[in-house]
Amino acid sequence: MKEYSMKKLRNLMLMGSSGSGKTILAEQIFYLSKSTNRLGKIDEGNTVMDFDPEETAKKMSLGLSIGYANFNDHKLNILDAPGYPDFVGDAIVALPAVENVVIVANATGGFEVGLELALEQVDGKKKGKVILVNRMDNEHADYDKTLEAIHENTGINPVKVHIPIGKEGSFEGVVDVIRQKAIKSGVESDVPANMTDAVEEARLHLMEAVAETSEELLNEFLENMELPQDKLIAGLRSAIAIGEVVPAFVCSAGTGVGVQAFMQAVIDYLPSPEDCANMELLEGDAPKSFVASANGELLGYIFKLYADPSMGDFAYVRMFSGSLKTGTEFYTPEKEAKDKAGNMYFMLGKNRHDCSEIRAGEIGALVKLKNAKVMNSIVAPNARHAMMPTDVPTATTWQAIKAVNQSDEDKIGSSLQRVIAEDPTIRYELNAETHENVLSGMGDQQLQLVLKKLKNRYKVEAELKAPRIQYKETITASAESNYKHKKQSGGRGQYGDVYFRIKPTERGEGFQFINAIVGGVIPSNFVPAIEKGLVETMEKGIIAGYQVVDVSVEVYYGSYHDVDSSEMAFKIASSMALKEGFKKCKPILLEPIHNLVIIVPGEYMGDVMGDISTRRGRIMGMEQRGKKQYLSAQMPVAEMYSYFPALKSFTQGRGRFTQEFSHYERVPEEITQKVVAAWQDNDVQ
Ligand SMILES: Nc1nc2c(ncn2[C@@H]2O[C@H](COP(=O)(O)OP(=O)(O)OP(=O)(O)O)[C@@H](O)[C@H]2O)c(=O)[nH]1
Ligand SMILES: [Mg+2]
Repeated sequence: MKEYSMKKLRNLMLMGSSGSGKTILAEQIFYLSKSTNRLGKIDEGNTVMDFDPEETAKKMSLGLSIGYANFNDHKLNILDAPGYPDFVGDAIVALPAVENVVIVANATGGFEVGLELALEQVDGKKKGKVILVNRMDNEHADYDKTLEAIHENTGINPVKVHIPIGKEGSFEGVVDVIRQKAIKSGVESDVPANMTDAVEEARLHLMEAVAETSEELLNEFLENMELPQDKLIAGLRSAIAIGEVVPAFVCSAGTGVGVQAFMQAVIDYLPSPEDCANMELLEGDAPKSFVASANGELLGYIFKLYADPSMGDFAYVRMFSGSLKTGTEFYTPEKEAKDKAGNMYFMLGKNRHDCSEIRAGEIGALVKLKNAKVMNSIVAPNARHAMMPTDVPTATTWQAIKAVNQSDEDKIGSSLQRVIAEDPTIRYELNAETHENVLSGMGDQQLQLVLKKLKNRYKVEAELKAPRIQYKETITASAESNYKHKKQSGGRGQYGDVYFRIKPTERGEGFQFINAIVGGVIPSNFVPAIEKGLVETMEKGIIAGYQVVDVSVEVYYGSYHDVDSSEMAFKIASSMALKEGFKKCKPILLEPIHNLVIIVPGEYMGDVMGDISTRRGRIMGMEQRGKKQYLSAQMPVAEMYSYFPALKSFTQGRGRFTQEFSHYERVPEEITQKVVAAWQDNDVQ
């Protein structure tokens, strides 16, 4: 395996809407660079990047894959991210691993949802952003229109570096406006006569855009209305590296036209790891500057886990600085743990190529790491800095998961942990109150895929259902109650007798127990049993099977029997006294309310606001950012669980939201009645 200096590497992540052609573009790049000797097809299920059986079945990418191409003495590392919005987490987590994000736009697609989502993820990031307009061979393909749609809908103004020669069926090559050459099938020739004006105009525009990023270049440009080619290229590379100029290219990944020219442009114009060597890390809470270099201090980042059923977990890693060799010990600050690099590989889809070193700037894979996981940093054993943490979006979809067969109940936990470790936007937790295992993530397709992986890889069949709402029970009035538990049916009897004052407390106070027994009317050794009876009953719920909260119970009187009283008898008496008293205290249900930030294009605001009020939601504020409205609202979880599909349907897929728990609030009367009735119907007590 050839070794490359940081200067000779280019790391690219392909993002964009589903179907824009990212996987086929990667396939062409591998083929044209002779990394592979045949061109795979999506329909034939034989591409390098979509190797997972679920991907070949669905004919789309479902997880991020990596590959590389050696081309003209350089190495391009390619990350192919899935475009379907449910799977956006992979790209978000992998963003820190690359200098360049290539946004693949469909030349016939207009401003597609996946394109919008991809642009949103890179918005404002100091990172190379490149627009590659693909499918130029398709009917109605239009380079200018596609770029305009991006400009119109975002703050990004792509600057053409390549322009197409011909379109649709006669799309046959591109012109590089910097070098002013036509490139067809990798062969250069003069710019066609009918394109010289367009090329000149694009070149002027490009020079202007680059000049605006540097005072020195601007002065030179204003003086001569021209920039020398070497300065233009160096300026362009620097401006791209910090995301200030977004260059545009065009190709047909399907036919291959323009792809080789794009690969050359990547080498000529896009930043290398060396161009992005100045990094900002975090040590404790403080930012820290770091300069990456080939022989410098160790720094790497794990951007993806792939759970191979037979080989174990592959951790895809980007090295920024220093060199990771087989046997290198390193520290993972996020886990506060040491680890050791064992076998390592360069990956081309699922194909592993052994190596013994992953150098600065490179991307490779490690196996059998003990502690380090996705989104973790790799640093020198004595270092304590880490990569800036990545913000993973909050869930928008929730489902309770359980094994179809009781016998798989034990197995499901460990298999599930491995499957979901691949996607950091999926979370899994046992809800202690509803006793359900709840999976949450970014969409239905994503959670369905979890089921498929469980079945195919681990032979565990599981099913999803809507999760129970975590209501709570409480009271709004005070009352007294007493209960005497007395049984004398042969042998030793049972006797416990308690008097309670039951009162509501402030919201959030939970449970308060007050022992006000005087004169030993109940011996003190039975008092813990009384409290236990209360706690257990409150856990189980009284009117609807949900945890009781914000109640104070004072035991102020009672009686006992020398022989028949026992802890058990007092526990039963206590539980019964609470149940009876609770019902006299005007009980109500509380429900969780979440804060939502709903992000939608302005034109959908009316629909979104109307819908929020039908969901018992409250609008708390709104803010316009660019073309988007950011709407703050509060919504009961009972409505939020089903909100995402609705939001998507009336915003043509363009609406999304983030959420977090806010507080508990009283459930309206008619809903309370329904919940109580449903519980009584199912009550098996
Ligand atoms: N005609 C034509 N078809 C293309 C082109 N690029 C991709 N396709 C086809 O479009 C379909 C989708 O291509 P993919 O490469 O799977 O698209 P993707 O962007 O990877 O999609 P996701 O993995 O879902 O994000 C496939 O059938 C490709 O063969 C192109 O340039 N021209
Ligand atoms: Mg794909």
